Amino acid sequence: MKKIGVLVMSYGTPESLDGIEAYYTHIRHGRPPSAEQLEDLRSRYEAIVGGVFPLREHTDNQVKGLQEALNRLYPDNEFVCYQGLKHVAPFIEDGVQQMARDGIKEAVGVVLAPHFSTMSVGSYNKRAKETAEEAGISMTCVESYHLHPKLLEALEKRIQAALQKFPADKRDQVKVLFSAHSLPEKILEIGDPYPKQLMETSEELAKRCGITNWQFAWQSAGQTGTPWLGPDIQDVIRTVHEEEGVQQILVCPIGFVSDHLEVLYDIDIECKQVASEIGVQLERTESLNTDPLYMETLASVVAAQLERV
Ligand code: FEC
Repeated sequence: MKKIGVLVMSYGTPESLDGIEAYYTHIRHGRPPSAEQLEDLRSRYEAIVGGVFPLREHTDNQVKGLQEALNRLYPDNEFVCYQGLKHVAPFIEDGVQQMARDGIKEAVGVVLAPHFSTMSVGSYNKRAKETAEEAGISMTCVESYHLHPKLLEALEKRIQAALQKFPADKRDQVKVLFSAHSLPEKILEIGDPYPKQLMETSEELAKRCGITNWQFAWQSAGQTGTPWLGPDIQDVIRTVHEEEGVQQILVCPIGFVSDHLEVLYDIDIECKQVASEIGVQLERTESLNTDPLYMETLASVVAAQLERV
């Protein structure tokens, strides 16, 4: 039986309110935020954090859940999962170095984000592979799993469940907005697959759920002075209400797998605020977190990646 290390990579979140500045500085490639920017981010966290930063808890549980699913479903190998975060300790490099200390020689990397972009999954995988090479570990990384049947099944169930939150006589009038984190428009110049993969997930889910009234919208764009992919979800909420008379909106954030700031603040607080100002009922699909179907999706793509080597 071979021992396989699995590096489970995620965005990372501060450990406490005191850790926000260092985290934000890391996101900004080492440039500290202004006092105003820091206060803005701190107030967003204060609105969602009840003692524990939600993403930390969900990532910890996903790492445990994946290890359990891998060893149950693929018992020919022994899988040991390590955590590697993008912007806070344990960093991606820490996870790989821990594997090396534990004597791991063969490893697979997987990111807790289903869609590939050079700026997201591509950069996680690059850091993981570079550190693995230095540490003498043979590592291969999953690139995307945005059309995995179990992922689609899990999301379909969540859409069907969330539709029940609307009054029965209004359900056929609900507009579904699939959403994901925006990125700077410059990714289009290099033919980045991110927008296409997100559209593919949206189309497939709409087909499975029999939804014809849907649209894709970008969320959580940064303020960097350069254009980001649009349309922004808040503008879409207003536009579909004004131009199409939409009164019920279901947001399905397909680009995210956990409850965290971009879901709990950007959708649950900001988008709901916009909707309530114009009298629209806005609901959101529940996040996958440790949904067994999501854990099995990850286990299946890790096992398939190992086969490919
Ligand atoms: O709950 C939490 O503590 C963490 C929530 C969180 C997730 C997340 C996911 C993604 N991001 C992506 C791209 C960018 C780019 C920039 C950027 C900036 C921020 C800031 C915060 C933040 N992101 Fe994030 N992101 C999360 C949080 N993100 C906080 C800084 C302040 C702000 O803009 O609100 C711009 C900086 C840069 O150029 O690097 C770009 C993408 C994802 C989804 C894929 C993934 O999870 O990796 C893409 C969760």
